[in-house]
Amino acid sequence: MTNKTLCIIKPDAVKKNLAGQIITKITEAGFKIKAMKMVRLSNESAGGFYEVHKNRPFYEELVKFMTSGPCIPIALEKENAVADYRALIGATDPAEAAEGTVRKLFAENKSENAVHGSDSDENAAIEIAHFFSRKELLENYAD
Ligand code: IDP
Ligand code: MG
Repeated sequence: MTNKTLCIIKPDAVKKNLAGQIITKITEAGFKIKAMKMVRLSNESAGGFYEVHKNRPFYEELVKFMTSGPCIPIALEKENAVADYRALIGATDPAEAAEGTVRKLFAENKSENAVHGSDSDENAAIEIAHFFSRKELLENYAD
């Protein structure tokens, strides 16, 4: 699953009605949308997704935030998707994010930071499978 990455438009951005503007930034940067849905995550789903952070002090706050309202997972495709998408969204903390990045433009703070991005090809594959069934992916990835 190289050239793929997972974006999530997080609950803060969905609540602020920023989904359209964020998707426009992503598609203008050359990413293709391969699958997308709006979902309200359960504690189990959000907890599982962020399992790698379960010993970090912010884990509980993160799960609470990610379940606070609907979010929009989007499977994206582009050459060099993981690195290019992380460059597009900017640093985890919007205060440290470069000018013009999605987090600089739209994020509140280091916790409520508007979007998720995969950090490796391997994790992109795992994260895309977390949200999209085999059937959805086969249909959407057909061309
Ligand atoms: P990333 O989203 O830029 O990859 P990670 O370090 O993987 O950043 O952290 C995952 C998510 O956990 C962040 O996007 C953010 O929502 C939250 N988070 C990370 N560090 C902190 C923190 O120090 N305080 C509160 N929330 C944090
Ligand atoms: Mg991360």
